Amino acid sequence: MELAQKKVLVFGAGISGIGAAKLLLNAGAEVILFDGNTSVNPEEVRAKLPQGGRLEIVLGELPDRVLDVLDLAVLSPGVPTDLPQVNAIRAKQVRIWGEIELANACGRGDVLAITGTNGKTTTTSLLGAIMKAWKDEVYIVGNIGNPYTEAAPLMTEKAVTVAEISSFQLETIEGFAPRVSAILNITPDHLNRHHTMEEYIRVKELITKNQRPEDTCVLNYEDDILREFGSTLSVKVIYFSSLHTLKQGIYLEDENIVYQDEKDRTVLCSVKELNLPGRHNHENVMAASAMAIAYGVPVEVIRTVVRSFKAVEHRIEYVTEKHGVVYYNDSKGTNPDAAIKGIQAMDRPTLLIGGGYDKDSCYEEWIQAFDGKVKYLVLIGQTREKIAEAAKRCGFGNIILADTLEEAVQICADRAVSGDAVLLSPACASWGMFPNYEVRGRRFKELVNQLA
Ligand code: UMA
Repeated sequence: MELAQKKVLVFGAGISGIGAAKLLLNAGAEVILFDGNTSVNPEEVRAKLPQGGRLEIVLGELPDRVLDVLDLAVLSPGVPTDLPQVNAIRAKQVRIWGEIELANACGRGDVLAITGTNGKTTTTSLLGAIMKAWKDEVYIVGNIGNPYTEAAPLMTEKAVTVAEISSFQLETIEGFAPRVSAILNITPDHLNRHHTMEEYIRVKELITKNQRPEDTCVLNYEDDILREFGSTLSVKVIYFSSLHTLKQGIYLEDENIVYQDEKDRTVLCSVKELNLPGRHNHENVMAASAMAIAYGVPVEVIRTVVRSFKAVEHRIEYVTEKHGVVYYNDSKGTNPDAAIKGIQAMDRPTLLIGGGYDKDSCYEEWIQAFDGKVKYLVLIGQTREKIAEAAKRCGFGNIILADTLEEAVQICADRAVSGDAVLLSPACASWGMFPNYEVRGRRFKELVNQLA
């Protein structure tokens, strides 16, 4: 779509909205940047954007006079697609793209895209590192925190874009077509946005919607939904498995990661050589490696990078040891399934900090995964009572409620003894207490480092 002279509504003035507005203004479009939050400071927003373009900032309500003139609306990922204002845009027959679709329409080169409930950020970072070791022009974008629209205008035909794509972002794609995609796993998350599990699965599977028969989709063989989904696809499928030896695919055999194609069997490395703990991380390594193999990266390059790659910030990240107590930051554990991985990775008695924003999750499975390891569950945020009730139903009673993260860290520090771990792995989003999980994780690390 030619963007020059088009009137485009950008919905949301967060980092995606700023990226989209910047791209559009530089392409000569007229931008109406809308945010429902009236406390957004228009001058601060304006200062982040190119000067001299045709820009209007609208806050609070979206007036009809705006809806009547639009050629395109670009939604930020956090904007629900069934919001009354979005329905009003749709009713005017205005084309609606997500920020990813806008970037896709303007970017060049190949895209390798990763989705899934958990493991996306680690897999994206690792695949990004592999691609950087092999190619000159690599962009790592998307839900990982780098808006795709910021990178798209810089791309040449040689570009390789490694994109972490959330379900929020997949909902509004149109022509987005990765050469290689991956769906790592699907477990309940964001049900307040997608309403049903069926819809959440449908949206995740959209990542393959525009792939061609010569493209590849990497899927988790251990996930029943994905194993079944793979059999319905007309693209090439590579499965990864941490529990089964596959006739073809990438799998764990004893402690080795093995890739088997039609004829050859290649041992990539031993999991003992990796700096990433836990079975879920071995799955992330297999997924990133399978994507790289599908894209033609030599095995030697993959092997070198996976052996030197370190854990991503906020994902079961070692913080420090104080008085024999080890502190881990798993602020990225924003749903019960991710938090299960967090507690499973602990090999000592653990004081666990949980709770936060309510995404309509159920917490029973997470509590059942404590497996006798959790000494105290210290709960914060909007969900603290809901989690406390779920814990009691599961027979877990060592619960302490705290009003702030500061208080929770102090409670853990006072009760932990040498040999214990303190783990922030909240099973909930940070919203309501923090702007995002990164700020929550950084604050946790600050508090831990300040402990006597
Ligand atoms: N807004 C409205 N009305 C709404 C919702 C939001 O006006 O109904 C406005 C808000 O007032 C705010 C702006 O939209 O000013 C925020 O937009 P946004 O929520 O899309 O956030 P961005 O800052 O643009 O960040 C988004 C992703 N955020 C979400 O999906 C909620 C970031 O993922 C992503 O890194 C970034 O784009 C770049 O692609 C964060 C996230 O929490 C990390 N993702 C979820 C997750 O990982 O579980 C999906």
